[in-house]
Amino acid sequence: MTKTPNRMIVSTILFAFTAIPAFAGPDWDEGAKDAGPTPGSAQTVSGTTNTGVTNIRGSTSLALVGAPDLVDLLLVKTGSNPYAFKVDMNMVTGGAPPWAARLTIFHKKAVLCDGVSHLVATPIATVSAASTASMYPILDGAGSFANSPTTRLGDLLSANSEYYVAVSGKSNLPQGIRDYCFGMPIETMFTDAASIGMTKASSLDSLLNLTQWLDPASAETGQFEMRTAGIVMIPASTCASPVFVIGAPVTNSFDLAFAPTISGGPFFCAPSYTVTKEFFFNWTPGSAGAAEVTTCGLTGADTGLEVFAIDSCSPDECTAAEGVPIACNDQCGSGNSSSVTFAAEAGRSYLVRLTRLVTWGTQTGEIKFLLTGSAPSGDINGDGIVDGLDMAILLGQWGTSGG
Ligand SMILES: [Ca+2]
Ligand SMILES: [Ca+2]
Ligand SMILES: [Ca+2]
Repeated sequence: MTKTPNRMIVSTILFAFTAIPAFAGPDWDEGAKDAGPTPGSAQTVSGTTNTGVTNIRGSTSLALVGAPDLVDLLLVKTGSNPYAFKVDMNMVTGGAPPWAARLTIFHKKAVLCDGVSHLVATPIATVSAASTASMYPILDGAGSFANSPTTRLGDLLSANSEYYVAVSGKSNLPQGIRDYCFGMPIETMFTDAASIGMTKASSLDSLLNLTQWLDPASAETGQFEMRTAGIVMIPASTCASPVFVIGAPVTNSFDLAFAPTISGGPFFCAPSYTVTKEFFFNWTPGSAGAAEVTTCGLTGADTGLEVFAIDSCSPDECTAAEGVPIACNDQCGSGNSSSVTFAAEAGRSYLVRLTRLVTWGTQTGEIKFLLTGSAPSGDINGDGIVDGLDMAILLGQWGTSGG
């Protein structure tokens, strides 16, 4: 197969979608996979374009079956100004019902135990009620501390750096150990937490490494939708930090210039080409049917696409990524973009790897996730909605003999 430099200019009008994409732009959603409570199971606020994050959504809940989801630990990255950092859990205007919540921010560090590196989190600050006028948590880089009024949170943060932010119940304080390699004893952080305002971690607390949370059966859970500022996307370029995509159809923008360059080896179904960039998506189509993931006609970039089935009993994306793809494509149509189809199972999630197979040319485009087998009747152009475009196509075919 020969690649040709793609001179095609994609018309964004031709490929404009009338449905509002669930994960477009600077929003980030926890998706169907729960963020865990400690660094080993945290989720990354990741994306496929170099944009500021303005909204983070997720939920905690008491599970009727299985482990309860009491804490969501999220890895976030600050932008160029740490004082602009803000996570505002105003759940009244945020669209989620108010509940007694707590936000805690941690440093991300690595410690060596017997030569093995472990990711750990050490506390910086916590808050349950920002002020008497704002009885919900706000982590504010420009704000000062109840227990240290001359210090601002931004003083303790660095630009362009990664931190963990935890959403927990108000009474559910983090716990940790002083010596990560030896494990004991477990101590509770922020026992001095102010009821109003942000509390800066004490010098003793700041030595603790997060391992668990105080309250294993808290009723303080709920949905959250947090307004955020001063946070930028972390590239979704590792299997463990995919962009979550729920339902269909969903369109997501990408800029492969945002992905770090890798020596990714030969591409599975076109092994004479080498993977130089990658983004990962965790797609839960929601219902069974013929599924399609495509960049076909949506980009001038030379992409490759692979789909891996995630084991629902052991839903680790990186385990899935080590397997054989259930679908793979380099070239669709006449361009260098790609399209894969497969039979989606109800309730199952799929890891989609979008790759760049050359080192030249366009890097931006769109990727679309759709269920072609479960489109509503009357959806002639298969965009998932029945509208005037379908009517126009139907009328254009009126009186013809079909085919
Ligand atoms: Ca959760
Ligand atoms: Ca959780
Ligand atoms: Ca290609």
